[in-house]
Amino acid sequence: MTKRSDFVVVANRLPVDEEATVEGRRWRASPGGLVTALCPVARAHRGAWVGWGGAAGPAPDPFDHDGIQLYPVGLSSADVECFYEGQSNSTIWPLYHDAVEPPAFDRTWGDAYRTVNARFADAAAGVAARGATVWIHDYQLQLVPAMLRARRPDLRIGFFLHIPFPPIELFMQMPLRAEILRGLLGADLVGFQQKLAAQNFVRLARHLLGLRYRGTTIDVDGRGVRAGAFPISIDPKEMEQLAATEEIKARARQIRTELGNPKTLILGVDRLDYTKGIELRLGAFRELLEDGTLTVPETTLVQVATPSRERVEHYDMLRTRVEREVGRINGDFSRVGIPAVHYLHQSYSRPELAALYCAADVMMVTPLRDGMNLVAKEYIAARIDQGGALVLSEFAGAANELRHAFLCNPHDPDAVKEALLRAIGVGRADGRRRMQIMQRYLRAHDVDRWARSFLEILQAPEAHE
Ligand code: GDG
Repeated sequence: MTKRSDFVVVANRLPVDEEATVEGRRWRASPGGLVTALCPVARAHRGAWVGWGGAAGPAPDPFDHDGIQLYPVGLSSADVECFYEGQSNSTIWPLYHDAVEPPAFDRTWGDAYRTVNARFADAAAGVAARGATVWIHDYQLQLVPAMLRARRPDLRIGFFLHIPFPPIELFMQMPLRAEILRGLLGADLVGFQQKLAAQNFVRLARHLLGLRYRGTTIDVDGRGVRAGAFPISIDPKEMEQLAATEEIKARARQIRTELGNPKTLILGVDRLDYTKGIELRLGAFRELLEDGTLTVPETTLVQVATPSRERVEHYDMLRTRVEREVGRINGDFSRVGIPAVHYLHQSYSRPELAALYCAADVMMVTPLRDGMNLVAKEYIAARIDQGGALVLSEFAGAANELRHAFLCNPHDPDAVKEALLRAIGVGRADGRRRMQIMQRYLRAHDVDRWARSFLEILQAPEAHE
């Protein structure tokens, strides 16, 4: 029997991953920004979470996890192919990231997107108590706000988009464009990572549907829909505490020793995704080795590329290109036993990530476009020694906040090289000063504040004007 909840999170994925084992089904806590951000909020509200477990098949029964009621939604293999890999990750993801890879369009994917979104809306409608707050997340579920409002007009509905929201000209390419926009407008509050995204959204509502707006409140049939920027963050204490342990300090030293004690260790940590700018980073590194500005073994690049969306064609092609470039650099510049690039297509534990962050002299975060980028924030939080330097793309949402990083335009290879060299050459005092300023900022702008600020506005009486 379903116990209805006053606070419901709806996200594509549950905070746990389903694993098929010989003994049957097993659940494993799934790491990642969204889960770390929302679990404490859901727990504090004794809330419910509606999402997919990550394996194709019928939905398992609801269960309790760490004080949160989980309501799995089932996706068939065809849903995974058309809704998840197709419409979500081959159409919307590239389109919303400035079409840095051409989006693919397929009309059967649109049908699947609609059907699966309706399934999430049905599940949320069945779980939410009367007048409950429902917080829907991300680009896979943009139709859910309106679908849920149609089923349950008593609810207070918030939506947060974790990725960028594109300018009008790009959004207009989308075959489902009006439906998606109306879907989002079913919410009382639509949150974005950046002001620019919220402005794109409000302007689009006028352009596509002729809706009027004042400030960032859109008039939808007499109902006020607010749009706003709520830059997501991390819990800096997690990385600070890890970095303070003797184990992590020792492991960071060990990593450097194992790499042959380079003078400069450069690090990249990304999901293997074409938006993250891994290729351009490798290209900048190669050019600096070619002209002799950097040399091996004094300098080493470690690139962690976490496996991601491996069945989507663009990702498979990216992997081939990245691995070819790594091979080319290593072929030209490695020495016996001393590779120029250490390429790791693997997932790591949080402590190992923390040790890598602590070991790195320069962290390169160079996405072509990124909603926020939590890796940049985690690196800053981990540097309790105030060492290290961050090279950060202006096209990551984080660049609006981390102004003391070495900012660069990732589309300009010379700008990336210049920022990297400035970061490598930063003086100790200047480096410390930059780190301190950014750490102070992060402590005051943590993930709790992000969730609280969104929910306060969502639950304020004016939201139902
Ligand atoms: C989307 C938006 C936005 C990575 N490798 C491992 C691992 N990670 C963790 C990182 C970080 C998270 O995954 C990645 O977050 P990002 O923000 O960098 O990127 P996306 O996955 O693209 O996230 C993004 C975010 O949503 C939140 O709104 O910032 O713009 O694209 O926390 O540490 N974690 C572990 N092992 C790994 O190998 N344990």
